[in-house]
Amino acid sequence: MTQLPVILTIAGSDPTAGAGLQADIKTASRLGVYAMTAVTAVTVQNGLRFSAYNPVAPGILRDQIEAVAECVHPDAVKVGLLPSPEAVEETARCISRHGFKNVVVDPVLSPTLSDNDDRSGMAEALRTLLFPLATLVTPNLREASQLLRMPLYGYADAAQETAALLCSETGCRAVLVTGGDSDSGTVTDTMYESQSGAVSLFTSRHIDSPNTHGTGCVLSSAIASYLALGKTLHQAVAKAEADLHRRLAEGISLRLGSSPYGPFII
Ligand code: PXL
Repeated sequence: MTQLPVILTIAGSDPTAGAGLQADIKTASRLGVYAMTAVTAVTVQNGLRFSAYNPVAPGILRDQIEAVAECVHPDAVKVGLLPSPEAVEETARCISRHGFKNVVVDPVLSPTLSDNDDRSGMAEALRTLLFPLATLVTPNLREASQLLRMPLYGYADAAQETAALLCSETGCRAVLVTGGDSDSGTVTDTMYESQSGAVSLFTSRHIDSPNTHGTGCVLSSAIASYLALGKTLHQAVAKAEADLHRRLAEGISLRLGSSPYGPFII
């Protein structure tokens, strides 16, 4: 008998399947990992518009996670879009109750809220309830500034300092800040690991592709999948980063239907 490695993804649904739990399932499958899912919200969107956002009731979210936990102890967990502080609370409670390890949290704050919306309740719930249980948190620079409630622009080592601050303020074990641009046509993601104080930079050529929808989801679920396969955190991040950039480059000229820009494709 062979036990398959399993990840549980706790994430929203995207009908174009470029982001959210559909992207997570495809990513895990490609890497030889079985993905189970708990749906947090049903979005209505395509390459042109984001038109609706339907949260799943927190009790139903909990019941889905419990149903999975009754049969398997996932080797890793990926948490994506959570629609409310109550959903964060249920998710954190389930992770604690079952002692889930290898928890990768992608703190999705941007796609569903406009700049005027109040994110502070969500940021607070994520910081206090979920991050202390996380092996890795993967904000982009903008999310990192919202989570820390401070503007980031204007100082040079924003990514590194932000990652270290998030670790020390919330108790998460490591932070990977994505989307640090540099002048020379490269992008750098920065990881800080709190126990060792190690800083790792993952730099790649900037790829000017229209197909970037869902890259954050693919990155975090690939990291969770590599952890489920037994890699160390640094190995898992390095492999997921390399995969993502290779596939982004390969997918530049691919199109889906008539969409002017599209999901991260292959
Ligand atoms: O990429 C962030 C994200 C996560 N989850 C869902 C999304 C998106 C972005 O659109 O739709 C369901």
